[in-house]
Amino acid sequence: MEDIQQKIHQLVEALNEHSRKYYVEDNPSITDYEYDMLYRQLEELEKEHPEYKLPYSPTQRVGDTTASGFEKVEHDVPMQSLNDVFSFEEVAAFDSRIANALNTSYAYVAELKIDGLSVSLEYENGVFVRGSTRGDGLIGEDITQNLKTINSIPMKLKQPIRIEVRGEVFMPKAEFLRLNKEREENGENLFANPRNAAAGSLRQLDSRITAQRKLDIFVFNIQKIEGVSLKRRSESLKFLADIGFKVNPLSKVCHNIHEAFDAIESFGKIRTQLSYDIDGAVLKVDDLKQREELGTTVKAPKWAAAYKFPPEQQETIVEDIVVQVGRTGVLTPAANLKPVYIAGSKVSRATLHNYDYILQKDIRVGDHVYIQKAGDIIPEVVRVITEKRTGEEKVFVMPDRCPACGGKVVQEPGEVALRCTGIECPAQLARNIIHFASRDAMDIEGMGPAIVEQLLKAKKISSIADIYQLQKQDLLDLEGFAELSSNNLIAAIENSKHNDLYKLLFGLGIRHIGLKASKILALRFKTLDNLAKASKEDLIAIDDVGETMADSLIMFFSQQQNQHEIECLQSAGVNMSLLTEVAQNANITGKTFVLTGTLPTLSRNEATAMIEANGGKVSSSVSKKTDYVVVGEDAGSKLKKAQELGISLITEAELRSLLQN
Ligand code: 1X8
Repeated sequence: MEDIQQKIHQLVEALNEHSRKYYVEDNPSITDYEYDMLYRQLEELEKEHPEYKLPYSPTQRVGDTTASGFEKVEHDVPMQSLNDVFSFEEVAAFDSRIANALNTSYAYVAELKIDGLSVSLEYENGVFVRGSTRGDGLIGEDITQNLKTINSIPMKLKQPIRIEVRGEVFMPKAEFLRLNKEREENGENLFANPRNAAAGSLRQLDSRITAQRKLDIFVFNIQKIEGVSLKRRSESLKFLADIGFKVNPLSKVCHNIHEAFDAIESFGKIRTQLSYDIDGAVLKVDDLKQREELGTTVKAPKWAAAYKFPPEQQETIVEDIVVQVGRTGVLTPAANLKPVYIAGSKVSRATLHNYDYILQKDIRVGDHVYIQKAGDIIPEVVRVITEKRTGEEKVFVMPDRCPACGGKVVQEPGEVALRCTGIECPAQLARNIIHFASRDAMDIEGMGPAIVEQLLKAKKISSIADIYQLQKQDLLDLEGFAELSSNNLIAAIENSKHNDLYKLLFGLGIRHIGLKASKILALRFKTLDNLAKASKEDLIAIDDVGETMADSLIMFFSQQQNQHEIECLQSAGVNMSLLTEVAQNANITGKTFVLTGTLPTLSRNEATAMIEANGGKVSSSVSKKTDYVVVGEDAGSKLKKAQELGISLITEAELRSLLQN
């Protein structure tokens, strides 16, 4: 029995040491195969004798636990943040403050600022007992199980000490690319950058998932230690490495600010070649006594500064400029680039935002350009390297037809965006159909965004009018549809054919034609055909219809694909005429009403509908043109204005009697 316990102990020690050589020192001492054999031996012994299982056994790394949440951890020593500086002037100002506060000479240590997540690791008798997130610096969360899956975090140190250290957990660039590729293939959301990926992985309740993400760590600080006294930062970094932690090798002791500048600059130069992301350099006073003298604020120590690098830029070539059509019909140009790596990911496309942007920067196909990631996420072109032009570059011209459907493209006054106006445009189809079926439009209950996407994906429809060709079987073919739900949706589609004209008009999604304008136009023109034939003069003659609306209507009805779509709707049996014959009520027709306060029985919508059905108009503000103000309870400023202007005030009862006349 003694033998087995001893054997287990030996195996654990040996495996931990091999693991440290492999993951911390990057200097394997045995082959993977040999490691696997020893590991399996240990696993079997532990299975037969669980009583001898050691808490720092490498078998304890593999996450096999699912937590229901994370316990809070109070940090004995606060995990402070650093003061950021963004220029060498600010670094120099930081140095002046240090020089003024200290009367003696001093040195700095310049280090990389790892772009990951700060964690605290606690060891007792050299054994890893607890790890936590930074949280707000005072209280974090216990993520011990997840941290154990990180192979470069030692389960046991080389000395049996009690120590708490701080480090930065990160995801290497290569692992980030691998993970995102895998997620893309599985149709999962992509992580924006390695930092987010690391955060998402550490936050897993199921540590098996964390274990599959190859996270890594650099330990950079001693938060608390017993029985060891250290005098300098440079000493503590060496000590941390000596007892088995993975410490970043690229730190430099700098004896003056010029050496510090050189160090920061050299970090900037090698930045893109590192296998992990950094977001700056950290400068810290080396001498720990001097640090005490300098002190700290609530937020950050006075003896340290974090210099933030400007976003990484890369040179590449614009191979082509292409135009994409968004779901709202906006045409967005994008540059296809010769692929380059930037801030941890491969970039082969950059947004060019809009045509003005291309003109301003004079970006041409074939140009050499610098690109960077805006907010380190979305790649964009910073500037053209005009010195490298050969004369072969081609000036790009925005198309006047939509690349997705051939529809006419318009630019509205005051807008930089170009928009496609085609109702059959495949890029906008989903959005158009969802709008068409929405409550204020054709009110097809059950035809929400998810169903529309499903129908499009299954190629059951490819235009708005196609929804009127849907058969019950088409729906039954989709996931989630049963007999009843299919019957209901078919019935809702059928019912929508008998909607009033204004609902159809609004449903067509003509730009600038909202629900209110649709009602006014329906009343005025009575049929869709009449409206389509109206001239610009006819349109702007109507109160509430301005030039923008008129232009939009003319453009819409002039397009062949839009005419075609309307014909399809008509042959499907969709009503295209005004149904509620407006009662020719002289009291109401042509009169403008304003509603104010709470009416005794009618809601605002009901009152509006009644007035409009009788040919009146409801306006939201009182002016000289207002004929009646309908006053309810708690009426406010509109009532006052009406009184000032001497406009007729009526009650709901009086409104009803006007309507009945
Ligand atoms: C944050 C970081 C520090 C270091 C490296 N990476 C970080 N993200 C370092 O000291 N080398 S220090 C630090 C902090 O104190 N907030």
